[in-house]
Amino acid sequence: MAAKKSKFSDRKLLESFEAGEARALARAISWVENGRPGFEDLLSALHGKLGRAQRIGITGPPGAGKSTLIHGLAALVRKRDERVGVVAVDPTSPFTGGALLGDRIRMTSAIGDEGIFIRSMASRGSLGGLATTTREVADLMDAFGFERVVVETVGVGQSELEIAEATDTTVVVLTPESGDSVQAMKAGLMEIADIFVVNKADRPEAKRAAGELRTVLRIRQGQTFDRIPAHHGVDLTRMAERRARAGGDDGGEAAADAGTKRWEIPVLMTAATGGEGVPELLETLDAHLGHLEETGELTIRRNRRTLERVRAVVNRGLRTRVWRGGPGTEMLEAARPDLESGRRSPYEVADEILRSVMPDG
Ligand SMILES: Nc1nc2c(ncn2[C@@H]2O[C@H](COP(=O)(O)OP(=O)(O)OP(=O)(O)O)[C@@H](O)[C@H]2O)c(=O)[nH]1
Ligand SMILES: [Mg+2]
Repeated sequence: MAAKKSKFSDRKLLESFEAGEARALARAISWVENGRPGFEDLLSALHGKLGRAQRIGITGPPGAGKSTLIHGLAALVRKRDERVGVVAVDPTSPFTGGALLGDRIRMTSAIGDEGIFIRSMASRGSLGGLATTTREVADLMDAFGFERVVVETVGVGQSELEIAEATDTTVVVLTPESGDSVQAMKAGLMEIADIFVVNKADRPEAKRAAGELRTVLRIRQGQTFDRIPAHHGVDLTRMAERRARAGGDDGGEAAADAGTKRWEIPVLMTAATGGEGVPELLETLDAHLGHLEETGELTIRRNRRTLERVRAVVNRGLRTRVWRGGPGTEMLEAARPDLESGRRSPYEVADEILRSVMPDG
Protein backbone atom coordinates (compact mmCIF):
# COMPACT_ATOMS: atom_id res chain seq x y z
CA MET A 1 0.00 0.00 0.00
CA ALA A 2 1.42 3.34 -0.94
CA ALA A 3 1.43 5.19 2.32
CA LYS A 4 1.75 8.88 1.71
CA LYS A 5 3.72 9.61 4.80
CA SER A 6 5.31 12.65 3.34
CA LYS A 7 1.98 14.44 3.33
CA PHE A 8 1.53 14.22 7.05
CA SER A 9 3.63 16.91 8.60
CA ASP A 10 4.09 15.71 12.17
CA ARG A 11 6.76 13.10 11.54
CA LYS A 12 7.47 12.77 15.20
CA LEU A 13 3.93 11.76 15.98
CA LEU A 14 4.00 9.17 13.23
CA GLU A 15 7.27 7.79 14.48
CA SER A 16 6.17 7.44 18.07
CA PHE A 17 2.84 6.00 16.92
CA GLU A 18 4.68 3.41 14.93
CA ALA A 19 6.97 2.76 17.86
CA GLY A 20 3.87 1.82 19.84
CA GLU A 21 3.79 4.67 22.33
CA ALA A 22 0.36 4.92 23.93
CA ARG A 23 0.66 8.68 24.20
CA ALA A 24 1.04 8.94 20.45
CA LEU A 25 -2.15 6.92 20.00
CA ALA A 26 -3.99 9.28 22.34
CA ARG A 27 -2.71 12.28 20.42
CA ALA A 28 -3.59 10.78 17.07
CA ILE A 29 -7.11 10.07 18.30
CA SER A 30 -7.61 13.64 19.49
CA TRP A 31 -6.28 14.89 16.20
CA VAL A 32 -8.83 12.84 14.30
CA GLU A 33 -11.69 13.51 16.69
CA ASN A 34 -11.17 17.24 16.45
CA GLY A 35 -10.80 17.13 12.69
CA ARG A 36 -7.59 19.06 13.04
CA PRO A 37 -6.05 20.02 9.68
CA GLY A 38 -4.02 17.11 8.40
CA PHE A 39 -6.00 14.41 10.14
CA GLU A 40 -6.91 12.75 6.88
CA ASP A 41 -3.27 12.68 5.87
CA LEU A 42 -2.49 10.97 9.15
CA LEU A 43 -5.14 8.33 8.49
CA SER A 44 -3.92 7.92 4.96
CA ALA A 45 -0.37 7.40 6.14
CA LEU A 46 -1.52 4.68 8.52
CA HIS A 47 -3.90 2.96 6.15
CA GLY A 48 -1.42 0.29 5.16
CA LYS A 49 -1.28 -0.93 8.74
CA LEU A 50 -4.94 -1.80 8.97
CA GLY A 51 -6.42 -5.24 9.04
CA ARG A 52 -4.87 -6.89 12.02
CA ALA A 53 -7.62 -6.31 14.54
CA GLN A 54 -10.89 -8.10 14.83
CA ARG A 55 -13.44 -5.31 15.00
CA ILE A 56 -16.18 -6.11 17.38
CA GLY A 57 -19.34 -4.06 17.72
CA ILE A 58 -21.20 -4.36 20.97
CA THR A 59 -24.62 -2.82 21.01
CA GLY A 60 -27.85 -3.11 22.95
CA PRO A 61 -30.23 -1.14 25.13
CA PRO A 62 -28.96 1.34 27.74
CA GLY A 63 -27.70 -0.35 30.86
CA ALA A 64 -27.73 -3.87 29.41
CA GLY A 65 -24.23 -4.41 30.71
CA LYS A 66 -22.25 -3.77 27.56
CA SER A 67 -19.38 -2.00 29.30
CA THR A 68 -19.24 -4.57 32.07
CA LEU A 69 -19.02 -7.31 29.47
CA ILE A 70 -16.30 -5.47 27.62
CA HIS A 71 -14.30 -5.16 30.82
CA GLY A 72 -14.62 -8.89 31.32
CA LEU A 73 -13.61 -9.61 27.75
CA ALA A 74 -10.70 -7.23 27.94
CA ALA A 75 -9.42 -8.95 31.07
CA LEU A 76 -9.50 -12.33 29.32
CA VAL A 77 -7.92 -10.99 26.18
CA ARG A 78 -5.14 -9.46 28.22
CA LYS A 79 -4.42 -12.82 29.81
CA ARG A 80 -3.73 -14.12 26.33
CA ASP A 81 -1.35 -11.26 25.87
CA GLU A 82 -3.51 -9.71 23.24
CA ARG A 83 -4.21 -6.01 23.34
CA VAL A 84 -7.54 -4.35 23.09
CA GLY A 85 -8.84 -0.93 22.16
CA VAL A 86 -12.33 0.21 23.07
CA VAL A 87 -14.34 3.04 21.58
CA ALA A 88 -17.44 3.78 23.63
CA VAL A 89 -19.89 5.98 21.77
CA ASP A 90 -22.19 8.10 23.87
CA PRO A 91 -22.28 5.91 26.93
CA THR A 92 -25.14 6.80 29.25
CA SER A 93 -23.11 5.60 32.18
CA PRO A 94 -19.45 6.47 32.50
CA PHE A 95 -17.10 3.80 31.26
CA THR A 96 -14.32 4.40 33.67
CA GLY A 97 -16.18 3.79 36.89
CA GLY A 98 -13.52 2.31 39.11
CA ALA A 99 -16.03 0.47 41.24
CA LEU A 100 -17.31 -1.44 38.28
CA LEU A 101 -13.90 -2.55 37.45
CA GLY A 102 -12.47 -3.42 40.81
CA ASP A 103 -8.94 -4.65 40.59
CA ARG A 104 -9.58 -7.05 37.80
CA ILE A 105 -8.13 -4.88 35.14
CA ARG A 106 -6.36 -1.62 34.89
CA MET A 107 -8.03 0.92 32.78
CA THR A 108 -5.66 3.55 31.68
CA SER A 109 -2.32 3.23 30.11
CA ALA A 110 -1.06 5.70 32.68
CA ILE A 111 -1.44 3.07 35.38
CA GLY A 112 0.81 0.78 33.49
CA ASP A 113 -1.16 -1.53 31.22
CA GLU A 114 -0.56 -0.32 27.73
CA GLY A 115 -2.46 -3.28 26.36
CA ILE A 116 -5.83 -1.71 26.88
CA PHE A 117 -6.98 1.64 25.66
CA ILE A 118 -10.45 3.02 26.17
CA ARG A 119 -11.85 6.10 24.57
CA SER A 120 -15.31 7.54 25.04
CA MET A 121 -16.67 9.77 22.35
CA ALA A 122 -19.77 11.78 21.65
CA SER A 123 -21.83 10.57 18.75
CA ARG A 124 -22.36 13.96 17.25
CA GLY A 125 -19.11 15.34 16.07
CA SER A 126 -18.87 18.40 13.93
CA LEU A 127 -19.13 17.96 10.19
CA GLY A 128 -19.13 14.39 9.05
CA GLY A 129 -21.15 12.92 11.85
CA LEU A 130 -20.72 9.97 14.09
CA ALA A 131 -19.98 7.04 11.94
CA THR A 132 -16.93 8.12 10.09
CA THR A 133 -15.04 9.54 13.04
CA THR A 134 -15.86 6.50 15.16
CA ARG A 135 -14.57 4.27 12.42
CA GLU A 136 -11.47 6.35 12.05
CA VAL A 137 -10.71 6.12 15.75
CA ALA A 138 -11.17 2.35 15.48
CA ASP A 139 -8.77 2.46 12.52
CA LEU A 140 -6.15 4.16 14.65
CA MET A 141 -6.45 1.43 17.26
CA ASP A 142 -6.15 -1.22 14.57
CA ALA A 143 -3.15 0.50 13.02
CA PHE A 144 -1.59 0.77 16.46
CA GLY A 145 -1.57 -3.02 16.58
CA PHE A 146 -4.39 -4.00 18.89
CA GLU A 147 -5.66 -7.49 18.19
CA ARG A 148 -9.21 -6.54 19.12
CA VAL A 149 -10.98 -3.28 18.67
CA VAL A 150 -14.35 -3.03 20.36
CA VAL A 151 -16.91 -0.37 19.54
CA GLU A 152 -19.67 0.05 22.10
CA THR A 153 -22.86 1.86 21.14
CA VAL A 154 -26.22 2.16 22.78
CA GLY A 155 -28.61 0.46 20.43
CA VAL A 156 -31.65 2.63 20.33
CA GLY A 157 -31.78 4.01 16.87
CA GLN A 158 -29.73 4.12 13.74
CA SER A 159 -26.43 3.64 15.44
CA GLU A 160 -26.56 -0.13 15.63
CA LEU A 161 -26.86 -0.44 11.89
CA GLU A 162 -23.87 1.76 11.48
CA ILE A 163 -21.97 -0.31 13.97
CA ALA A 164 -22.74 -3.50 12.09
CA GLU A 165 -21.37 -1.94 8.94
CA ALA A 166 -18.27 -0.75 10.72
CA THR A 167 -17.26 -4.02 12.36
CA ASP A 168 -16.43 -7.63 11.58
CA THR A 169 -18.53 -9.12 14.34
CA THR A 170 -21.61 -7.60 15.92
CA VAL A 171 -22.73 -8.62 19.37
CA VAL A 172 -26.19 -7.60 20.53
CA VAL A 173 -26.54 -7.55 24.29
CA LEU A 174 -30.02 -7.87 25.77
CA THR A 175 -31.33 -8.35 29.28
CA PRO A 176 -33.91 -10.79 30.62
CA GLU A 177 -36.46 -8.05 31.09
CA SER A 178 -39.55 -8.96 29.18
CA GLY A 179 -39.86 -7.21 25.90
CA ASP A 180 -36.18 -7.02 25.13
CA SER A 181 -36.36 -9.62 22.43
CA VAL A 182 -39.46 -8.01 21.00
CA GLN A 183 -37.61 -4.71 21.03
CA ALA A 184 -34.72 -6.40 19.32
CA MET A 185 -36.97 -7.49 16.50
CA LYS A 186 -38.50 -4.07 16.15
CA ALA A 187 -35.20 -2.29 16.14
CA GLY A 188 -33.87 -4.52 13.43
CA LEU A 189 -31.28 -6.02 15.73
CA MET A 190 -32.11 -9.46 14.41
CA GLU A 191 -30.67 -8.52 11.08
CA ILE A 192 -27.39 -7.21 12.36
CA ALA A 193 -26.48 -9.59 15.17
CA ASP A 194 -23.78 -12.18 14.64
CA ILE A 195 -24.00 -13.13 18.29
CA PHE A 196 -26.74 -12.53 20.84
CA VAL A 197 -25.98 -12.23 24.51
CA VAL A 198 -28.59 -12.32 27.22
CA ASN A 199 -26.74 -10.62 30.02
CA LYS A 200 -27.77 -10.44 33.67
CA ALA A 201 -28.30 -14.17 33.56
CA ASP A 202 -28.23 -14.09 37.34
CA ARG A 203 -31.82 -12.92 37.08
CA PRO A 204 -34.63 -15.46 37.08
CA GLU A 205 -36.08 -14.58 33.72
CA ALA A 206 -32.86 -15.06 31.80
CA LYS A 207 -33.42 -18.63 30.65
CA ARG A 208 -36.87 -17.88 29.38
CA ALA A 209 -35.64 -14.79 27.55
CA ALA A 210 -32.83 -16.71 25.89
CA GLY A 211 -35.24 -19.46 24.90
CA GLU A 212 -37.62 -16.97 23.39
CA LEU A 213 -34.86 -15.38 21.42
CA ARG A 214 -33.70 -18.75 20.11
CA THR A 215 -37.19 -19.58 18.99
CA VAL A 216 -37.51 -16.32 17.14
CA LEU A 217 -34.12 -16.81 15.54
CA ARG A 218 -34.93 -20.33 14.48
CA ILE A 219 -38.11 -19.20 12.84
CA ARG A 220 -36.28 -16.44 11.07
CA GLN A 221 -33.59 -18.78 9.89
CA GLY A 222 -36.21 -20.79 8.11
CA GLN A 223 -36.53 -23.68 10.48
CA THR A 224 -40.24 -23.34 10.92
CA PHE A 225 -40.86 -26.93 9.95
CA ASP A 226 -38.59 -28.46 12.53
CA ARG A 227 -41.24 -30.63 14.07
CA ILE A 228 -42.86 -31.89 10.92
CA PRO A 229 -41.74 -35.40 9.92
CA ALA A 230 -40.07 -35.22 6.57
CA HIS A 231 -40.36 -37.53 3.58
CA HIS A 232 -37.72 -40.10 2.89
CA GLY A 233 -37.06 -40.71 6.57
CA VAL A 234 -35.06 -37.53 7.14
CA ASP A 235 -35.44 -36.66 10.77
CA LEU A 236 -35.75 -32.92 10.74
CA THR A 237 -36.35 -32.76 14.46
CA ARG A 238 -33.00 -34.26 15.18
CA MET A 239 -31.33 -32.02 12.63
CA ALA A 240 -32.90 -29.01 14.23
CA GLU A 241 -31.76 -30.11 17.65
CA ARG A 242 -28.26 -30.56 16.41
CA ARG A 243 -28.34 -27.10 14.89
CA ALA A 244 -29.68 -25.68 18.10
CA ARG A 245 -26.83 -27.26 20.01
CA ALA A 246 -24.33 -25.85 17.58
CA GLY A 247 -26.08 -22.54 18.05
CA GLY A 248 -25.24 -22.57 21.71
CA ASP A 249 -28.31 -23.85 23.52
CA ASP A 250 -26.08 -24.89 26.35
CA GLY A 251 -24.61 -21.43 26.53
CA GLY A 252 -21.55 -22.53 24.71
CA GLU A 253 -19.91 -23.44 21.50
CA ALA A 254 -21.41 -21.65 18.63
CA ALA A 255 -20.23 -22.76 15.30
CA ALA A 256 -20.74 -22.36 11.66
CA ASP A 257 -22.64 -25.20 10.14
CA ALA A 258 -19.77 -27.02 8.53
CA GLY A 259 -21.88 -28.28 5.65
CA THR A 260 -23.42 -25.06 4.49
CA LYS A 261 -20.92 -22.61 5.96
CA ARG A 262 -23.82 -20.72 7.32
CA TRP A 263 -23.34 -18.97 10.61
CA GLU A 264 -25.96 -20.04 13.10
CA ILE A 265 -26.52 -17.04 15.31
CA PRO A 266 -25.83 -18.19 18.86
CA VAL A 267 -27.65 -16.95 21.93
CA LEU A 268 -25.29 -16.88 24.89
CA MET A 269 -26.07 -16.18 28.50
CA THR A 270 -23.73 -14.12 30.63
CA ALA A 271 -23.63 -12.62 34.08
CA ALA A 272 -21.08 -9.98 33.34
CA THR A 273 -20.66 -8.69 36.87
CA GLY A 274 -19.52 -12.13 38.01
CA GLY A 275 -17.77 -12.92 34.76
CA GLU A 276 -19.95 -15.94 34.00
CA GLY A 277 -20.26 -16.80 30.36
CA VAL A 278 -17.60 -14.31 29.34
CA PRO A 279 -15.03 -16.97 28.35
CA GLU A 280 -17.70 -18.55 26.13
CA LEU A 281 -18.34 -15.19 24.55
CA LEU A 282 -14.66 -14.82 23.75
CA GLU A 283 -14.63 -18.32 22.25
CA THR A 284 -17.62 -17.43 20.15
CA LEU A 285 -15.95 -14.25 18.96
CA ASP A 286 -12.99 -16.36 17.89
CA ALA A 287 -15.30 -18.82 16.17
CA HIS A 288 -17.00 -16.04 14.27
CA LEU A 289 -13.73 -14.58 13.13
CA GLY A 290 -12.69 -18.04 11.98
CA HIS A 291 -15.95 -18.37 10.11
CA LEU A 292 -15.46 -15.01 8.40
CA GLU A 293 -11.96 -15.97 7.35
CA GLU A 294 -12.95 -19.40 6.09
CA THR A 295 -15.83 -18.19 4.00
CA GLY A 296 -14.06 -15.16 2.59
CA GLU A 297 -16.67 -12.97 4.23
CA LEU A 298 -14.01 -11.08 6.16
CA THR A 299 -12.41 -9.81 2.98
CA ILE A 300 -15.81 -8.96 1.54
CA ARG A 301 -16.80 -6.99 4.62
CA ARG A 302 -13.52 -5.15 4.75
CA ASN A 303 -13.50 -4.30 1.07
CA ARG A 304 -17.01 -2.99 1.40
CA ARG A 305 -15.84 -0.79 4.24
CA THR A 306 -12.95 0.57 2.22
CA LEU A 307 -15.25 1.59 -0.62
CA GLU A 308 -17.73 3.06 1.79
CA ARG A 309 -14.96 5.06 3.39
CA VAL A 310 -14.19 6.76 0.11
CA ARG A 311 -17.82 7.82 -0.16
CA ALA A 312 -17.87 9.05 3.41
CA VAL A 313 -14.68 11.05 3.03
CA VAL A 314 -15.90 12.59 -0.22
CA ASN A 315 -19.16 13.58 1.44
CA ARG A 316 -17.34 15.02 4.39
CA GLY A 317 -14.97 16.87 2.10
CA LEU A 318 -17.86 18.36 0.16
CA ARG A 319 -19.58 19.50 3.30
CA THR A 320 -16.39 21.03 4.59
CA ARG A 321 -15.73 22.73 1.29
CA VAL A 322 -19.18 24.22 1.18
CA TRP A 323 -19.92 25.08 4.77
CA ARG A 324 -16.94 25.11 7.02
CA GLY A 325 -14.14 26.29 4.83
CA GLY A 326 -16.27 27.49 1.96
CA PRO A 327 -18.69 30.16 0.84
CA GLY A 328 -21.91 28.33 1.79
CA THR A 329 -22.78 30.17 4.95
CA GLU A 330 -22.14 33.59 3.49
CA MET A 331 -24.02 32.88 0.29
CA LEU A 332 -26.96 31.54 2.23
CA GLU A 333 -27.04 34.65 4.39
CA ALA A 334 -26.90 36.83 1.29
CA ALA A 335 -29.78 34.94 -0.30
CA ARG A 336 -31.89 35.15 2.82
CA PRO A 337 -34.06 38.13 1.84
CA ASP A 338 -34.85 36.52 -1.51
CA LEU A 339 -35.69 33.24 0.15
CA GLU A 340 -37.87 34.88 2.77
CA SER A 341 -39.76 36.95 0.24
CA GLY A 342 -40.17 33.96 -2.01
CA ARG A 343 -38.31 35.55 -4.92
CA ARG A 344 -35.99 32.57 -5.09
CA SER A 345 -36.53 28.94 -4.29
CA PRO A 346 -34.26 26.91 -1.98
CA TYR A 347 -33.26 24.89 -5.04
CA GLU A 348 -31.97 27.88 -6.95
CA VAL A 349 -29.90 28.97 -3.98
CA ALA A 350 -28.57 25.47 -3.33
CA ASP A 351 -27.62 25.17 -6.97
CA GLU A 352 -25.80 28.48 -6.84
CA ILE A 353 -23.85 27.42 -3.77
CA LEU A 354 -22.92 24.05 -5.27
CA ARG A 355 -21.81 25.68 -8.49
CA SER A 356 -19.56 28.04 -6.58
CA VAL A 357 -17.49 25.15 -5.23
CA MET A 358 -17.87 22.92 -8.29
CA PRO A 359 -17.94 25.20 -11.29
CA ASP A 360 -18.73 22.40 -13.71
CA GLY A 361 -21.25 20.67 -11.43
N1 LIG B 1 -27.35 -8.20 38.02
C1 LIG B 1 -26.50 -7.89 37.06
N2 LIG B 1 -26.15 -6.60 36.86
C2 LIG B 1 -25.30 -6.33 35.86
C3 LIG B 1 -24.73 -7.35 35.04
N3 LIG B 1 -23.94 -6.77 34.15
C4 LIG B 1 -23.98 -5.44 34.38
N4 LIG B 1 -24.79 -5.17 35.42
C5 LIG B 1 -25.08 -3.85 36.00
O1 LIG B 1 -25.87 -3.11 35.11
C6 LIG B 1 -25.53 -1.72 35.18
C7 LIG B 1 -25.19 -1.21 33.80
O2 LIG B 1 -23.99 -1.82 33.36
P1 LIG B 1 -23.10 -1.22 32.20
O3 LIG B 1 -22.04 -2.20 31.92
O4 LIG B 1 -22.72 0.18 32.48
O5 LIG B 1 -24.18 -1.23 31.04
P2 LIG B 1 -24.04 -0.58 29.58
O6 LIG B 1 -24.87 -1.41 28.69
O7 LIG B 1 -22.63 -0.40 29.22
O8 LIG B 1 -24.73 0.82 29.84
P3 LIG B 1 -24.70 2.11 28.85
O9 LIG B 1 -23.38 2.17 28.18
O10 LIG B 1 -24.93 3.23 29.77
O11 LIG B 1 -25.84 1.89 27.90
C8 LIG B 1 -24.38 -1.63 36.16
O12 LIG B 1 -24.88 -1.26 37.39
C9 LIG B 1 -23.83 -3.03 36.19
O13 LIG B 1 -23.22 -3.34 37.41
C10 LIG B 1 -25.11 -8.71 35.31
O14 LIG B 1 -24.67 -9.65 34.66
N5 LIG B 1 -25.99 -8.90 36.32
MG1 LIG C 1 -21.62 1.37 28.56
